[in-house]
Amino acid sequence: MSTSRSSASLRRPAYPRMSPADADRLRSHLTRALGDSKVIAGEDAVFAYAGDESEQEPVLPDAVVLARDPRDVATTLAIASELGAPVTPRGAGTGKSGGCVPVCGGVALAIVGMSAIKEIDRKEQLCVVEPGVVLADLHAAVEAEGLFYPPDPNSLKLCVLGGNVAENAGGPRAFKYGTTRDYVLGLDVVTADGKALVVGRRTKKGVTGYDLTSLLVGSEGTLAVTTACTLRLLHKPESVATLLALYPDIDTAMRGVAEIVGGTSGARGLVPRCLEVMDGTCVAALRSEGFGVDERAGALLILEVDGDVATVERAMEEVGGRAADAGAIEVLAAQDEAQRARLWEARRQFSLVTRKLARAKISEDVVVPRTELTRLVMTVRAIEERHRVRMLTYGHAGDGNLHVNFLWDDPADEPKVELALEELFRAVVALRGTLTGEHGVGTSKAPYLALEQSSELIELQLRIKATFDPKGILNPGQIFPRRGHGSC
Ligand code: 2HG
Ligand code: ZN
Repeated sequence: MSTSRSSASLRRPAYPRMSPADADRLRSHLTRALGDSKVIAGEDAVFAYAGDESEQEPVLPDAVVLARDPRDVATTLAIASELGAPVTPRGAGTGKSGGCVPVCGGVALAIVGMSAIKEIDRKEQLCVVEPGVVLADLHAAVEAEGLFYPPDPNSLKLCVLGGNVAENAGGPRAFKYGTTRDYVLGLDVVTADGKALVVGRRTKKGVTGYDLTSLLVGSEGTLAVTTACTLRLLHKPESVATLLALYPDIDTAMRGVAEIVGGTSGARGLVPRCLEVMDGTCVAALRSEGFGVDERAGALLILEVDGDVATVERAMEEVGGRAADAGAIEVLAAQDEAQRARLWEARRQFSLVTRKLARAKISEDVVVPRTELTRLVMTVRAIEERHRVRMLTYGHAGDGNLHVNFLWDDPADEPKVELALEELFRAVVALRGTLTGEHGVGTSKAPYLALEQSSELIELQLRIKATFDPKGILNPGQIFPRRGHGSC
């Protein structure tokens, strides 16, 4: 908990850019060192590297570098460091917090061209991958070897490992298996001055020196640029089963969550690998997309268990039984792989489905202690009514991590959305929760950081940032409000 909190500023700062002459110099240095084929310039050409999947306004970089190997990354950073130019590393652009929006211009450093799976070691249960590997491709490759890489943000067919590492991506399976950080053994990185560095290890255990690997994971591209990731793997579970529990309303669904995790009855908590919730607005959105959800349902849980066949059978009984006892209308089990896939497809598409509901949406990813989930849902309802803002809630209930979405059509509604948003964040902190569980602070939540963290803690992190990146060129404007690139 913070010891001193200042009020968060709702205004997004104006970020200064390089002068046109400096931008020209930057482009010519980059082109000379890397060649024409790796450097893109011109407004139309760089637009694809300006934004992400959040509501943050895209900002055009002055140049895009298409890195093919770690040398390209090192060259780019050495030049940028010499010229004092901002560099925003960029994966697939699927982020939700503006984390790869180059708010100060400069270089957008695209790492998706480094996309080799360099090694899968079955005996050591690890793999080494470049940062541009698409997560779904990694899943397929390791599963073909009987291994398993659990992190699974819903954008897995698009997102890349470098982005996952930068944001410490989570997803539905995090309830049982944890997030990306739990699987990163080591990283090859390039620091802001263009030096290659290897952090971490290949071994299962290791406590040599500070745990810089953990610090770099989730640092949102502000400390170094990843060029390879050494990842821990598990054995692939023998069997998986998926359940759908339908409830009359969100409060009853939350009772289901509490029953399953052992919150109410005092019984031993169960740990299904996924425990996802959707409220009534989400269920209605699914129906309007053609998913035939029972008309009586005003909320639902998606539950998934894994293990050996006997364990899965027992877990289905136990989890399904508790879900039913909490007041479910019905608990259905996916009958085959095709049904499972359809259910998850509906869930994976959900972020895009909700985009269609209004002209604008903000999707938050607040986390509260699980025992406060019901209170969070009540708070969301109260905020929705008080500010007359359309909201919906879904997400990773097992982790207490809910995607509270704000939807609006009329730009004139923005001030009340901002008020509602700040109220949500204040309530989450008061419930001893945290602002972001998986999407990162980025630029979108930077103005609110001080709601959760003390000024002393923020200052300490800024000193760490300055140690890694003394000139403040790496991903300026992210995480910390109004700090970053020297000229910002
Ligand atoms: C998910 O869980 C993602 O589907 C995206 O974290 C959440 O965009 C969202 O609302
Ligand atoms: Zn999520």
